[in-house]
Amino acid sequence: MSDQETTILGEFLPYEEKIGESGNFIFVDAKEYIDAHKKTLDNYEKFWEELALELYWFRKPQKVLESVEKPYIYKWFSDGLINVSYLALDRNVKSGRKNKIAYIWEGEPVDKDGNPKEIKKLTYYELWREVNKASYILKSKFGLKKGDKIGIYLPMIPELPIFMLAAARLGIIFTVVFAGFTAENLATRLNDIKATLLITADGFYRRGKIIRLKDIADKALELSPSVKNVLVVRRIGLENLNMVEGRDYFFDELSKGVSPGVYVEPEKLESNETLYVLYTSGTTGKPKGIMHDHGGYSVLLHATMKWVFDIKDEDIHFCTADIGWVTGHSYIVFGPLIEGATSIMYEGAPDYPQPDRIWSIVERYGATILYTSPTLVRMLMKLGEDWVKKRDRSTLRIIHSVGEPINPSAWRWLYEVVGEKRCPVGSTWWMTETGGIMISHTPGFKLVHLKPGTNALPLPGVDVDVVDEKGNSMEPGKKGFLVIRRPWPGMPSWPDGIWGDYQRYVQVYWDKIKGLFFTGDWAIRDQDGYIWVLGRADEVLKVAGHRIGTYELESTLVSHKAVAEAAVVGYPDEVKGEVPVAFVSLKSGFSSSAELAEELKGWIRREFGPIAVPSQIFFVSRLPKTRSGKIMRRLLRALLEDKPLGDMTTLEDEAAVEEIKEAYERISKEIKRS
Ligand code: 6R9
Repeated sequence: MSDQETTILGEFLPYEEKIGESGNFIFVDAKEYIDAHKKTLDNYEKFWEELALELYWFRKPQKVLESVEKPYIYKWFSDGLINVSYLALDRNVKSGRKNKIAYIWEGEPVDKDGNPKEIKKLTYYELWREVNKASYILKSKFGLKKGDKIGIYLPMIPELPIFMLAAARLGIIFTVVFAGFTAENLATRLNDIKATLLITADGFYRRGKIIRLKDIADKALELSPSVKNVLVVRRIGLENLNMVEGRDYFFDELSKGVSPGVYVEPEKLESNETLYVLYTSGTTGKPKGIMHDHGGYSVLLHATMKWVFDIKDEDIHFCTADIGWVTGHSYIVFGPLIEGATSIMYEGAPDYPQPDRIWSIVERYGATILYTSPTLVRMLMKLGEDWVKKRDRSTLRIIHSVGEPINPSAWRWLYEVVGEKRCPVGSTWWMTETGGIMISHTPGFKLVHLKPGTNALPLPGVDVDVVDEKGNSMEPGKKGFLVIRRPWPGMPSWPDGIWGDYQRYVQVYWDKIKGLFFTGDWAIRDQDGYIWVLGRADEVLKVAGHRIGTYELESTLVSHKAVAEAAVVGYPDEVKGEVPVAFVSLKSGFSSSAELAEELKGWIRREFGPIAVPSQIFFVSRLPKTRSGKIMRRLLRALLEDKPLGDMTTLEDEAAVEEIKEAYERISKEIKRS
């Protein structure tokens, strides 16, 4: 039985008193939560309408949920007029938060004592000013207006949220492309959305190195004919940049001509107008441009900031994601700003210059909420507790993780070591498509008792289910597909759901199980109603006809004392169809050996069953992961099958090309040795 399953069948966490005492959180039984949740669904439209009316609308919506002529496309609050940039900035400036800090930004470089060289604090007023200036430049210098499209290829510097908000202010549709992406990936996205302007930077710092971003952008521009202009932010002050006369401009130079008091009126947008398009990879084909709107999306973020993060004026919110992914869009940029919160934004690598960087940031600014990923946790776990313990974390009151299932041992580490048993620790389930959190512990609503590794219960107003392929609900304890039964604010938005490809939107999400939103994840609902998302249904192995989730197997491996991280992929087998092969990295203090490999096989045999015993176990120093924490399974499969790297770079579109190549070469050497 795996680490995960033990917990599903096991007990609640026994000690929660400290959480109640220190955080003013009140625990409720799942039954009470489920009753309250049911009420939100009984009065479903009314429920979302009330939340929507907590936001500021230029014109209040009369309509809540509206179907249009295209099946599965819904309009939320369609006759309302709104602008998320106004909500995030002007509202706060006008309502007493003018000089409250919106962002604490920390650059990566450190001085000789290990202290950060650059810290910037931007108040709401300063941020509002910067955004007005940026909007002005977009409008007057580049002639951009509502409905135009731009690409933003920036690292984790304040100009990234500034330009997102500046575009939103004018109703310009933007797509942010993660700064670790290759030129090809950038070009694909710019071409799909037909961007006319690209905003980028000269470079940025990552693990002590300078990445020359503009050079990469230049390569993409050769492939992106729609882009007419490039706006370059000087992050580093790099020499020898290729600036094309009449095409490329420096932001600081254009800013010189702008009066400091410039004000750009925010567009009064219809609720369903597109805010952004964010590309995400599916199992096949080119990345899908998921569309999100101004109105519904803002309502979901407002609700989730309250329920999941229990956000208060005095909080210091620290989300360790990159803004290039949806987590950063929703929970570094729009969510916290809509609530008028103070957020921390960190430029660089979490283990630079030392593995205590994240904890030093928590200590330096007194972070109260930490939103992080299991991958980061497991990486830091491997390096030992001392890095955590030497830093003050007493300000933390809520911890959540996101991006992948969290194995109970990583959960326990967050709960016991990082949060000292004071903080509720959750695993918030959602995806690029949902716009915001859908399943989570809700310290700001009603907090159900904790179970290590669960996603807990669906949020109010969110109707999720675990079903078989016909859409029938599964019994508790039985694995099925995670689906969403009703539309929700923040869902892929009008008019197409997927930018320029309505058919694909229907096919990928609504046709698999007719009429239900298909998430692509496996999940189990336990006897208390808690949901456990097990991983992608498309990464499942079929060994001798038995279905085995790679995650379940990995979790079993990780529950062995020697294992830090594990990845399992399927390898073709003549008799059994496919067999699992495991890639394992070890905790410090353990070293690889044939004996250990046998021991791990025995462990799986015992803990999971003979069927799942890997045919081989390879010891690697690190698993190849995308920046958002997903294991690059295709890379591992290619390695096993001795296939060349080929066009892996386009398949694994969440990682930087150098990282993929490096991982491929490193692991191929490592597996040859073992
Ligand atoms: C926000 C984000 C979505 C996929 C999703 C699922 C996995 C995310 C999870 C989780 C288990 C959690 N996932 N959070 N699985 N527990 N708390 O990650 O969006 O990059 O689109 O990925 O991530 O498999 O389907 P995205």
